[in-house]
Amino acid sequence: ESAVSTEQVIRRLDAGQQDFEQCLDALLDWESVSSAEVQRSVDDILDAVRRRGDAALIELTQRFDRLAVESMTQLTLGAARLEAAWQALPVEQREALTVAADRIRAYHEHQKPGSWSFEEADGTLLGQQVTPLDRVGVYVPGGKAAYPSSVLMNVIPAKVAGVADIVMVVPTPDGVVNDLVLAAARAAGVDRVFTIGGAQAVAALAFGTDTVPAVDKIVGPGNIYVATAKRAVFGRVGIDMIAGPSEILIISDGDTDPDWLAMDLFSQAEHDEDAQAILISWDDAHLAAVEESIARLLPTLERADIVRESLSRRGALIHVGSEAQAVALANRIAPEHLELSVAEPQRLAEQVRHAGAIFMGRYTAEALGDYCAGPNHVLPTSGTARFSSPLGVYDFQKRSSLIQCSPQGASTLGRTASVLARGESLTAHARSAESRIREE
Ligand code: HSO
Ligand code: ZN
Repeated sequence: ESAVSTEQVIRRLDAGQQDFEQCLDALLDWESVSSAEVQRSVDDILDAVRRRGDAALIELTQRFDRLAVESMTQLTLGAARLEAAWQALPVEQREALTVAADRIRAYHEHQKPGSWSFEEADGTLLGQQVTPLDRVGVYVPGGKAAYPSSVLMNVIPAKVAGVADIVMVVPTPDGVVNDLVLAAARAAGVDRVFTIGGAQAVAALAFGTDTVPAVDKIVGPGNIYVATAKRAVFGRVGIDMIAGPSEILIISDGDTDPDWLAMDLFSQAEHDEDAQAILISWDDAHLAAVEESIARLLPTLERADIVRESLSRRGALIHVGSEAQAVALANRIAPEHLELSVAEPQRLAEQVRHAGAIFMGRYTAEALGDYCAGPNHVLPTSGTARFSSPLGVYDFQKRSSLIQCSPQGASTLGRTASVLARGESLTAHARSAESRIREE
């Protein structure tokens, strides 16, 4: 026996064990904690940018990104700079970005909800008109979590929705620009880029400065300062969901190669020490085999340290009594990503009620969804799949109700409205409605 196989990397749980409920609660417990200190500092930053605009942006960028600039032009990247980043990429990466962007676009085209209306018997017309937001801001983190794939996933649905002006912000600490991120921005169709980040970038997008235009909605992931700032400006502008650490939950029937499953668990665990990777099966020998694969493969990973930490903090291999119990557990966890690594995934998927995205069958590695399958990889985390959905075209559109009364409709509805208005003692409402009633 080698040393690695005896080392416990990931906990084993059994749904039948006495304290299973407590173990599960402890495992699922995760909440982003914004300290009073973070809150205060974000409030100060928002206030500075609101009052002093570009001057504050320049100061804060110098302070936080160690970037000394004289004017906002130095923090602005035009189309030519994006094009240069695109041209500088190796062909292979350009091709892969193009394939991914095309597939994401095609998928989201299917999502596009249209306007609709219907006519009532008396000629009254009712409906709904769908319109895109005018301007959207996309936040892209700098540093280790700067994912070009996330640029595609945030920008393309906005494009498909018909948003005319897409503004991207991305910090460039010490002046280091991520060319892959800029190339992705070009592939997705971003209109302009500012190299600012943190709460100050969120403030600029929410309030507008002389250089940075105020947007209608801010999307994209960020650190605790960015998340806190987004929460604070919500109401003045729209925001997307606040993303927690990545999660994967796999249900396996025991017939998938354990090495594949180990790697699928690693793929999300490598995002973050707080990421969550869980495997559920009713086949105990299979769980043991995956545990062996994990121990053997983990040392071969580039990000072994993060993965080990994530698996030991929040990972689990859970034995359940039946397939039905596995699905019930998945619904309770409401994971961001759910892999159904079983022979008949369709049958299981029909019973899934809460999951951000469902990956069906042994061949569907979650990682494919992260990059190029087509659906969005911005998904509800931390159990929020109970009430929310993947980022999509609908997040960049709004709806207006349409009402057009025929003369007859004005009469009939006028009578009903009049009664209700008088019941509320709102007599101007009543008389407005009554004025259009035609006596027969
Ligand atoms: N799995 C992440 C998205 C991502 N993966 C970006 C790789 N790059 C969302 O949970
Ligand atoms: Zn991922």
